[in-house]
Amino acid sequence: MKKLYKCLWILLGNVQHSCISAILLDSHSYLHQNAAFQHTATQSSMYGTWYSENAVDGVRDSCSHTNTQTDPWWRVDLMKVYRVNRVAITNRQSSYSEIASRINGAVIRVGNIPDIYSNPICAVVSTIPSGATASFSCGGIEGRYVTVHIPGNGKVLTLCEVEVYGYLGGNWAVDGAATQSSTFGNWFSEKAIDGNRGLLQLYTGCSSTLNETNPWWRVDLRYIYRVSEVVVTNRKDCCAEQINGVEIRIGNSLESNGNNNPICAVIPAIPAGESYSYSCAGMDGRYVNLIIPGDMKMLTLCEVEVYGEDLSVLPYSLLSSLLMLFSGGICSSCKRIHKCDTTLVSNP
Ligand SMILES: [Ca+2]
Repeated sequence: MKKLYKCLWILLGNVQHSCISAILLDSHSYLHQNAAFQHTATQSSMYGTWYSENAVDGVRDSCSHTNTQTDPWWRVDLMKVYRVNRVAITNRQSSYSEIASRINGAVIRVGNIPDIYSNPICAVVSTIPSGATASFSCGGIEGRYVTVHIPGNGKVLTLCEVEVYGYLGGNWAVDGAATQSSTFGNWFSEKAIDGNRGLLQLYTGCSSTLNETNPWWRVDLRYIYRVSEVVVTNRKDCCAEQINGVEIRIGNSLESNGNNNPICAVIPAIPAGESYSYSCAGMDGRYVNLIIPGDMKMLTLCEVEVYGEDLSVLPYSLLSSLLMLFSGGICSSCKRIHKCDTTLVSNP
């Protein structure tokens, strides 16, 4: 998808790229795809030909079905680690309330362990009406497996569709490019995104600027992300207080080296060697800056991790609509598109 997006950019040129990006951001609700769709599903037993895959076939009236048994379960392997925002479950259609109510008490779990009972619980289903689809918020639990199970004897688990919505997990900063206002010795900027929190290699795993006025560090994530969380690891060897007052800024502008972008958080303090997480509540941006305002400051970072949603992932349907839109010349003037004045810097 990223490649398609890049092709579109090349085809349409930089001016129209800003239009596309604006549409991408505005059309965010379209960017959620069902991560479970057509992935491998298994269940504890099978009734007739009600295959486990029927719950991930994209059809809400084809269903999986276990036999009547103790603790029936069903599981889908998403193949990649996602931060799961919500799981939608479609119950079977039945005029018999005892059949529609079989789903009651089902436990939804999300996590990275294939075992049925080890992962964190996202939700417990109280009830879902016959043939209805209910959504359960998972609050961004990270995991590759989504499991549904019903504890108890003489239970039946029937699922007509299980949809999983979220975004790819993982730390995006490690794929970025780091830079900083100055470099102390060999404490290069990249050491804050080497995937190592710096505690194993105490004196070589961290970045540091010189002692200067307003020192800053920046990672270019290369694409625009909706940042949910930034995790900062402080140095362990000495002077932990140097990090006090660091501003975390996120945005798309490189004005003042990116240090004018909106603030996600100001770090009051981080104990030596600790990693603290800052919630950015979905700020959009390609650049993440850390800056300490003031004279005689030194910015040392042992790791900066950035978690969030990749906004460059674009479903084919929206992409084709965009192509039609642009081929029709509607975006020949950016002024005609809502929010087309979004400023983007294509390269630093
Ligand atoms: Ca189905």
